[in-house]
Amino acid sequence: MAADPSGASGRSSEDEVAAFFRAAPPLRDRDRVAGELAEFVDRHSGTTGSGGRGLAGVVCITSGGTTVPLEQRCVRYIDNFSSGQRGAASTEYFLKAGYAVILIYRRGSKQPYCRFLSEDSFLEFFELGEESEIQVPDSHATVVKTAISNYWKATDEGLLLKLPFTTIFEYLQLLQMVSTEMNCLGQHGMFYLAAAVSDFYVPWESMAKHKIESASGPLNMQLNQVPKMLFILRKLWAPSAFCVSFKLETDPDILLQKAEVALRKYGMNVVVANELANYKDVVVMVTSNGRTTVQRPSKEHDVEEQLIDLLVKMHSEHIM
Ligand code: PAZ
Repeated sequence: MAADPSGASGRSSEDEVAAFFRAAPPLRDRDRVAGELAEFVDRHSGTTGSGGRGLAGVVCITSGGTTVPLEQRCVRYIDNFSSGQRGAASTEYFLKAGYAVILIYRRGSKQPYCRFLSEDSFLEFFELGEESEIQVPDSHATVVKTAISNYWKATDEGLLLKLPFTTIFEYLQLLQMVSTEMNCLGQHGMFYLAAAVSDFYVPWESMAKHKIESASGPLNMQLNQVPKMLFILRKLWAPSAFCVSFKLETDPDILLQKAEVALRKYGMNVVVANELANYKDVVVMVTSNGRTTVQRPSKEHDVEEQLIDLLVKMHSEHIM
């Protein structure tokens, strides 16, 4: 496979992006997803801003890591680090701040209102009563009741639309669909791109169809570069929206510099820089006006609480 550099600017051309989508396996249930999405955006489009009924805006949150399949009938894949915790927590805080949320999330990742549940949550949070009925022990009752009531409030009021992905192909197709649909919201739309997205992939047409044989020795594989979609999102899909992207690095010496580059290169309103070693405790918001550090105040609070508070203020200034 030949490498597919996106040029010295790091921005992908529209042709590269179009070629990526042409070659990608089509999204399963595309028509159903498109219908749900159009209905959701249409229902909220008249309710944002001063002329609306008080909705602060519509935010698209992406969450979790994308996979890169190595085989079409996929047995092996490359994964990206992300539990979905940030996206799930942020969904809760945006809903609380009066936003409608479209959550593009990795299947199996942490979910809003139950992100605190352990892997054995069914076994720990429920027990059998004397007549084998399922009950919640008193020690967990408040937590379970709050989670259920918050979740159903958001869904009953039609404020949360969840769209799952696994692969990089699914993720980017969903992001394109959501962005172009949200374009009609203008400045009232926001993107909060916390998903960990693969930079490299195997194009579908050159991918092995069946499980790769191990009998023929070591595997040499060259991966193509995923076209940089942030620039296209900004330029074509939803140019008036307020855009927040994330930058994760393991080397603190290059983190802020890379965030500054992303801010300029992709025309983001904010780049949230975080370091793997402490990303749950501290993030730095990088904007064209400077940097703001956001610290988790205590173990009882999430860093997302203050982060979303600041972003909501910035978004409302962007609208005015
Ligand atoms: O999902 P999570 O809470 O475990 O992690 C969140 C995160 C570190 C993936 C996110 O804050 C982030 O930095 N996303 C962008 C990653 C990137 O630079 O590709």
